[in-house]
Amino acid sequence: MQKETEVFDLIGRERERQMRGIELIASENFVSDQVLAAMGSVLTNKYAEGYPGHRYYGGCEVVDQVEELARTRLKQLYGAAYVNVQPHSGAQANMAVFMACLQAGDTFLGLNLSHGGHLSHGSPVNFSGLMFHALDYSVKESDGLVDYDELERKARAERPKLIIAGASAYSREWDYARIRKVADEIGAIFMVDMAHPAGLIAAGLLKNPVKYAHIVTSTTHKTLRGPRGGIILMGEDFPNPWGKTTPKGEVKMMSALLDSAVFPGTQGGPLEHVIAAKCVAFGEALQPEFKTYQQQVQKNAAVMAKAFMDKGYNIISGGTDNHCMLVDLRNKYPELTGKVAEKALVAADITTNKNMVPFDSRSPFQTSGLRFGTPAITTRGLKEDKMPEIVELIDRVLQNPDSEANIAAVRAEVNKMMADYPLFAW
Ligand code: DSN
Repeated sequence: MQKETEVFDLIGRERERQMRGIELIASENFVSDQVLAAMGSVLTNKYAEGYPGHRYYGGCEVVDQVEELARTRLKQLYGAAYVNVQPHSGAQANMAVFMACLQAGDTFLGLNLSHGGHLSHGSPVNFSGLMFHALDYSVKESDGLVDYDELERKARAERPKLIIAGASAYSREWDYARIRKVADEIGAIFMVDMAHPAGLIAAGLLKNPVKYAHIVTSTTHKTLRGPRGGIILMGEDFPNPWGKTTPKGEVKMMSALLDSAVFPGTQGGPLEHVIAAKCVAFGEALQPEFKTYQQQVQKNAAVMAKAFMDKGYNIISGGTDNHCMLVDLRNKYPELTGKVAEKALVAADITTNKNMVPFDSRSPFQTSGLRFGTPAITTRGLKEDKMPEIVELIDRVLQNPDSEANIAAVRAEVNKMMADYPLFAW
């Protein structure tokens, strides 16, 4: 077999990129070497359609144990009674919930994408908005906080079958109890997508939605610091509210509907190598050091948000409770789009992403905002004393984003700073 060089050269280049830069994409992180090892293991060779003990292939006795261990650890991490560790991604986990809870055309309610929501919570270009009747709620222009009055008003008027909380760019804690109350009032299922703050929640630093929602979904690769993938959890199982029965006439439990919605409903063979890596990450998250790490993520984010505000930047909602923040550039640099700012920062080896801000006057391709998060730099070992320095570097780029000399000078400082924080053992 010909020795592959092209791909491994590219992987080497990506490794270099990750090492030399400041990674501030709020949804990214660096996994441990043992998570990487599990992902790159021989488990990728195994087909295992079905669930532990009930597979459509022979030879599953080892992967059964891996998947069972992953389920046990995940239940322990969030105090869940039911989990499914097979979804390939967060969007796949959400798709399975839609499949279990809704019929095509049914109405559901989620946070508007341009107010911090996620594609799979009802965007018109996503399956959720294409196949279902998506309604949205917003954040308030006055304070950037979720407009719970609007959510309740729409829920009572439109009686959606599913209400979704959770976001991709929202820096505040949620009032899950209030949403559950209105969901119960109208007979809706309440789902929380905790993908972004999952790690902070596992560490007990934010409210655990498993205690409030009927169903919780998440990714495993953001603050949770596992491999790319999705999960579904429930605090307690319950009979499906639509009276769906088995061929024997027994009422199906929601766990059975969710399991069948993942497989065979929306996926085929599970990625057992990724499930093994999830299992390693859940094990890491159960250790006391994980709480210390998450406390630092939160502290770094709070100090970074304050440093931005001290420089006159407008942070939506005036700060952060979690790992991320959304900066509205319009008051400080009215002519600067998120697109131009992102490109200039990336050229300086500071990676972030342009983001719509609530009530944005620009398109999703231009945007007026930037989203920043601290999970990756905290894994790297940076503490709160470095956050004002990072904000200073960002501001120097944004003051003069067209100057290559300015960008090159910042890049040199970024590379020097990050050389002090080794990333990979290999
Ligand atoms: N695309 C992810 C994020 O960056 O937040 C959400 O899935």
